[in-house]
Amino acid sequence: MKVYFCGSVRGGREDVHVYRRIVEKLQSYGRVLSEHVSCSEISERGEAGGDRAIHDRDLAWLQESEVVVAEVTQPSLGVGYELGRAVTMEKKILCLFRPASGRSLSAMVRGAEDGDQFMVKNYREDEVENILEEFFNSLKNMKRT
Ligand code: 6IA
Repeated sequence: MKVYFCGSVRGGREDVHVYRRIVEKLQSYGRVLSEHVSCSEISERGEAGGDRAIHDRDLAWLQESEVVVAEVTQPSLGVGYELGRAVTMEKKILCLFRPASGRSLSAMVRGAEDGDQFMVKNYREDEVENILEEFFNSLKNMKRT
C-alpha cells in the first residue's frame, strides 16, 4: 500500500519528532512516499530544488497514494492544501490532532470529517501507534466487505 504523509515544513518544524514516530509506524503498512517530511534535516527553509518541482512531485505522489495521513496540530498551509487536493482525488484521509498542544484545529479540517473518507482523530502522542493500528485495521475490514 502506498501512503502519503503530510506534516508541516514551512509552517514550523516543532513536531518533527512526532512525524518521525508516525512515519515509522506507517512504514509497517506500506511505502510512505513522502517520508522526507519526517526528516529532521529538512528545515523550515527546506530542501533545495525549487518550489514548482516540490509541488509537482508531491501532487504526483498524492495521486499515486491510496491513503493520506496528516498530522495537523502544527498549522501548515501546505498540509491544508494537500488535504483539499486529496479530498477531490477521493483518497482515504486520516488527520491526527493533539489537543494537548493548546491549539484549536481549523473548522475547515475538523468540519470535513465525514466518518468515512475523511477522518479526524484527537490523540496524545503516546497513543499514536494504536490510533494508526485501528485506522489501518478498519481499512482492511472495509476492503473485505
Ligand atoms: O506549507 P508547508 O511547507 O508547511 O507544507 C508542508 C507540506 O507540503 C508537507 O506535507 C509536504 O508534503 C509538502 N512540502 C512542503 N515543503 C516540502 C519539501 N521540501 N519537500 C517535500 N514536500 C514538501 C521543503 C523544501 C522547501 C521548504 C524549499
